[in-house]
Amino acid sequence: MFDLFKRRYDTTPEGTHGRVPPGQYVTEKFPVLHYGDVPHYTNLEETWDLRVWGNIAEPKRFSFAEFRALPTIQVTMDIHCVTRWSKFDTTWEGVQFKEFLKHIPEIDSSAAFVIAHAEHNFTANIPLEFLMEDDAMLAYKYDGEELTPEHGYPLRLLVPKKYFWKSAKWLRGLEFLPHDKLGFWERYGYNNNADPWKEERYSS
Ligand SMILES: Nc1nc2c(c(=O)[nH]1)N[C@H]1C(S)=C(S)[C@@H](COP(=O)(O)O)O[C@H]1N2
Ligand SMILES: [Mo]
Repeated sequence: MFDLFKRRYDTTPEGTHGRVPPGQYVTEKFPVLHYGDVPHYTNLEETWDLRVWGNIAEPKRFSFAEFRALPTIQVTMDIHCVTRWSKFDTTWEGVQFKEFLKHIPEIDSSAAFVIAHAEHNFTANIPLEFLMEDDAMLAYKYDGEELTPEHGYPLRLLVPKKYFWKSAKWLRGLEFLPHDKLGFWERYGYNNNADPWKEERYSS
């Protein structure tokens, strides 16, 4: 028992087997962080959709039911927030980004970046190659349950290889672009590359 406990919460490099990026501490809590109000939805079929546009053959729109009919995967990842907390072994369910691409019109070969568009004009920019990783997904369940409003209900992006701010909550659109374009926190001074292992927190 004690040994198990120790293995989970001992955050020395030996205790975590190199799982804690530089400057991070491990928490068991799941803090809520965002700018603006939490959106609340009543009838998703009428008030919610997911739109895809930009560098693709033609724009596409998914209703809630259409999106929820897509095949799903489960991913267990460690969260690393730029405000220094890390949370281990969070389990999510949703549509793998790579899989999602099979259900939208063909993306142009020049597309290299994706802008995630969320409620209240929040945006996050991500290089397409990071979304092509096996663990990048459009998530709607956390720990086996529907996302809570605070954590992004009904849909959020998950980009496990980056600091958590790139994982846009309340996702409503994906825009494909040939060039990069800074998102909300990136314009605010966060480091555009956002690699927790390189401690790329802020832009200089
Ligand atoms: N739409 C939206 N998504 C967002 C943010 C935001 O301000 N708006 N903040 C980001 C930041 S800074 C963090 S750390 C994570 C926090 O996710 P959580 O509240 O589920 O822990 O959401 C990210 N996604
Ligand atoms: Mo954050």
